[in-house]
Amino acid sequence: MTKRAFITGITGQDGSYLAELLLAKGYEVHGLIRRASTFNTSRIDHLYVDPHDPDAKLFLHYGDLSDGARLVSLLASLRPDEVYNLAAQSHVRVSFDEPEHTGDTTGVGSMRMLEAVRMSGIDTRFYQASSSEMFGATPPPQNEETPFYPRSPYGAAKVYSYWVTKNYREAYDMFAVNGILFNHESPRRGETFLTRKVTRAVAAIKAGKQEHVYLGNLDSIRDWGYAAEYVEGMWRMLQADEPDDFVLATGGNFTVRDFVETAFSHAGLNWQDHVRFDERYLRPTEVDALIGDASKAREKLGWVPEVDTAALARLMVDADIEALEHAGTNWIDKVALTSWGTAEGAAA
Ligand code: NDP
Ligand code: GDR
Repeated sequence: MTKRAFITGITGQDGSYLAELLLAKGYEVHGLIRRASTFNTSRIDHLYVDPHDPDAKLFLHYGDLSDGARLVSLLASLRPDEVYNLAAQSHVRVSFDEPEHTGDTTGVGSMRMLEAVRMSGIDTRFYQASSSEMFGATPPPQNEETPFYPRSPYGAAKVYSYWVTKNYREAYDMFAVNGILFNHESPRRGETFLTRKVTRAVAAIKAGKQEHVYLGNLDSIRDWGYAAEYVEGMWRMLQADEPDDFVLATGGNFTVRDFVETAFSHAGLNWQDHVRFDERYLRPTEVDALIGDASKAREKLGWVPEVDTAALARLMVDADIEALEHAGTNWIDKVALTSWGTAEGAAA
């Protein structure tokens, strides 16, 4: 029997890699997408086949985590074997500007998904995209036993989602798990997250199209891994015999400055000539250091990441240099916009 999966957040970085993985494993994949006035499916366009084609395995459905009734009716009609809840307002800095919206999507949205599973009466396995941001101010290394101390509306909303997922597991005997993932990046990373902002800037500076990039705190430490490897870990969590929560991380400990230095030097550039400080990119409260201990995932799921942060920085720089070579002026317009103070740039 073909397995059926339902993914919220399928248009995002992780959703696109997960859809690819599940299609390669022979799943029928259904994704939730938001109605927008422009196309928002660029990360999954390469996977899309006309639904009239008898070989089509990927299907998209309009909906939103704010619309609980829609989630119930969708799940009741699709009856998926696995549900991956990846949708969220996922930008930490933006969560200080839009705390209520972040709480509604990133926090209560997960509850709506869990309720939709329960109310539709389906027998499914549920994955919740939990985050290392939940550890916040608790010092590293962090693992499944580490206490939470969130430092942003985003982190607090993820803590809520973590606990309701655990509660539904205990209250309703649901196969519901939390994947507590540390930062993971890729050439598909959103353009306003640190890594991608830097690697796009490196490509534009290398091509002579841009002179500087403005950043905030260079001292924070992150454990940056490669997103394509992390979605494999998500899938493995839902194939386990028992529902359980797992950290996925590389154990790396780059500062932002280390990442910047690695990315610029890979392109033969000196970062100090091009990086400028802008306090708009600081957060009211920062998470100083996240370094994950993923030994439980290694032992119980056999999950071992291979791409370390330095290799990740290099592959992202190479991808952005190549994308720029094949793009033309539209791409440059976008670089200029995100770098020079649009509403999005102001928060990122
Ligand atoms: P992205 O920001 O790339 O993708 C977020 C997805 O959520 C997009 O598909 C977006 O749709 C969708 N979305 C946002 N709001 C809603 C809503 N109200 N209703 C329905 N869909 C919505 O995130 P990532 O792929 O990087 O991350 C996936 C998940 O994992 C997120 O929950 C994130 O918080 C979490 N996470 C991510 C980590 C990382 O390092 N990447 C680490 C730990 C956790 P649209 O395209 O229309 O905007
Ligand atoms: P993070 O990712 O907050 O860890 O959340 P982000 O890339 O936004 O920040 C990483 C670190 O870089 C510092 N920084 C900047 N960040 C951005 N975005 N822009 C800048 O100009 C800049 N300058 C310095 C930040 O202060 C921070 O310390 C990501 C998201 O994917 C979450 O959804 C996820 O849960 C966590 O990772 C784990």
